[in-house]
Amino acid sequence: MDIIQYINENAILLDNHLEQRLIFPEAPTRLMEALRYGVIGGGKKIRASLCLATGEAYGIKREDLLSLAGGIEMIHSFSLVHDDLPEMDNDDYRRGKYSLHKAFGGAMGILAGDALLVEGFRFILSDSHFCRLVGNTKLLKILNVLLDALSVEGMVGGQVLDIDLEGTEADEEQVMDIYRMKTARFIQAPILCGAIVGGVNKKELNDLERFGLLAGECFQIKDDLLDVTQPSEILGKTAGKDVQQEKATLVKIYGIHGTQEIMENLFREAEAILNQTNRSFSLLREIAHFIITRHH
Ligand code: GRG
Repeated sequence: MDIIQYINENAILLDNHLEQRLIFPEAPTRLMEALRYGVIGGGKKIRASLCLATGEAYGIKREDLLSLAGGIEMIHSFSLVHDDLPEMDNDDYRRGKYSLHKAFGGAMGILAGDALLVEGFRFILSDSHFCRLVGNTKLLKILNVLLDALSVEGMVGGQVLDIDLEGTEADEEQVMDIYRMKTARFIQAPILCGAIVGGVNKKELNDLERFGLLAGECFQIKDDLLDVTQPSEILGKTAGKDVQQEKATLVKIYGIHGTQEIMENLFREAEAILNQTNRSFSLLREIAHFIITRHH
């Protein structure tokens, strides 16, 4: 199957699953509207596909991973909602529509973001079929992987560096620290989660950790390249913001072509890791290729 078709099909499966399960009759109606606005019907849902594709390499059925993948997408959506707030990257558009705080107000931007984070974890843990399937030991490992990726040494720490290094002459190492912490760890995490469900061994887990970080770095590098090469209408968010906000990026240091070359080298390194494993990770390899060739 064509990889774009696979990713799009997963996004539809995910949206249906979220639609069915994100119903809390006792929660405030506006909060639920905002929460659903933040995660359903938008975004590539690439982290979900990474989780499902890795699971499939271990023979795990897609349907059995939908709550795990859905929870991951909710947590990712939380980070976008907060990233768009005026105190952070201050963006009025996301996924081709108003960002959540623009559509629902600033307080709801904070609170619906909070809700997506908390409910993302509950989405995983409240699927009793999934919890029975994986068992407590694997479940704890999965939670640990996700929390590590979001930690002060992961996404939240990376976001702080991203803000602190705005307007500075940050070097390549500092920029790569931002990329790894802010973005790559939460691209790596869904891969590891899918593998843990599948009963990954130590050696393969180590390979997937290295692959996941490289693919995640490629993801953020491509994001920065798209910011300077694509118009807002294609991106679904405001283009050219990195230059405007004087963000520390590889593009700022090496220009578009130099940055493209670095990304392609990292992709080749990632691909080489998968090629020397004993398992077929063809979907995962193709998603990584999609990451560096995508248009939005
Ligand atoms: C983790 C506690 C905690 C706080 C989060 C706001 C924040 C602190 C971090 C922001 C992290 C962030 C937004 C990183 C950028 C990652 C990135 C390139 C996102 C774009 O992802 P896509 O392209 O988006 O997958 P779609 O819309 O397709 O889902």
